[in-house]
Amino acid sequence: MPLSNATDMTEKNDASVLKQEILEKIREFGADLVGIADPEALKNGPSETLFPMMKDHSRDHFAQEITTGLAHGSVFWEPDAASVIVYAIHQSSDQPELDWWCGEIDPPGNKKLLMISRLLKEYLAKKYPFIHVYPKRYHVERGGLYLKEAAVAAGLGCIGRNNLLVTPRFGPRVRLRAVVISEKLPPDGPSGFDPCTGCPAPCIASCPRKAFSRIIYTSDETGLMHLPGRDGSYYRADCNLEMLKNEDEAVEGVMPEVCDHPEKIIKYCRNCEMNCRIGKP
Ligand code: B12
Repeated sequence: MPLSNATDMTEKNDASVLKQEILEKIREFGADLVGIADPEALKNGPSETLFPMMKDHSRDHFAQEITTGLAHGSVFWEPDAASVIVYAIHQSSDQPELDWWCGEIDPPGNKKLLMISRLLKEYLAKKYPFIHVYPKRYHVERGGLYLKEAAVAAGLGCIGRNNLLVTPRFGPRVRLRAVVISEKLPPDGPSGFDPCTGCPAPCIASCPRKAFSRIIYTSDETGLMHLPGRDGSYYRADCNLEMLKNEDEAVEGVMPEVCDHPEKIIKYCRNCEMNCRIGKP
């Protein structure tokens, strides 16, 4: 075997061993699902491409502060980004409080996701100081990436009719985060999983705002194959109205695991997640 091929083989083996170690560690830190995506597969993906063409609010309160210096909706990639580690935690219907906001304070689920990134960064910094580790922010405007697409490219599932990542084990009832690293690892997806074809879609029928009731985007108009809600029917502005109503209706209370003083406990609508049959016993 020529030397260059032998070296390639060793590098591939090393990358697979490192990958297994990272996947195991991240599960140990509390992730329920994890996979690796190739950043090249994510650059200029459907969400990023659609963003400037969005007909609804493309400038909402989630984007008041753009810290990347890029155009609104554009993803910031570190120059040495070589792999995206995408992980998920299960947001089971038995534990709705994982998703409750305490005023502006992150829900327990988000805290857990953040902790996993932190632990992974610490672990890798100690053991492999030469690897650059970039825990990604939640908001794209603040350095995050489009998590559902990253999860598809990492083999975690597909984007369903409800416009959410649907996973074989937990359906859409997961929350996602990503960590970018400077080491190239073999990617895991996409997986080919698709439970939506032929499903009567109770997820979208249950939307209190009928946010999937008319076509908003078409492939002809946008040049995209992948549209919100698959057929272009997910209308973000309607969905957001429900979430604003949830904020208005929030009742003051205490969540000791999140904050020690009374705050408005916000329970955002999750009908499109809760009414998906996938991942239910
Ligand atoms: C802004 C935002 C919102 C906004 C707008 C949502 C939107 N989709 O535009 C509001 C506040 C309304 C919202 C609502 C909700 N959100 Co939200 N939101 C986000 C955020 C920060 C960015 C999403 C975004 O702007 N997308 C850009 C727009 C242009 O794209 P899009 O509508 O998502 O549609 C694209 C994809 O569906 C894609 N696509 C479709 N099919 C396919 C197929 C393939 C192969 C590919 C590659 C792509 C693809 O193409 C579309 C573009 O053409 C993400 C976190 C993140 N950093 O990714 C969370 C996120 C998407 N939200 C999440 C959740 C859970 C919710 C809610 C259930 C509310 C809640 N209780 O938390 C609802 C559900 C809405 C829905 N059914 O889509 C989760 C989803 C988890 C999951 N299982 O997928 C995320 C990932 C956050 C997290 N912590 O995990 N959200």
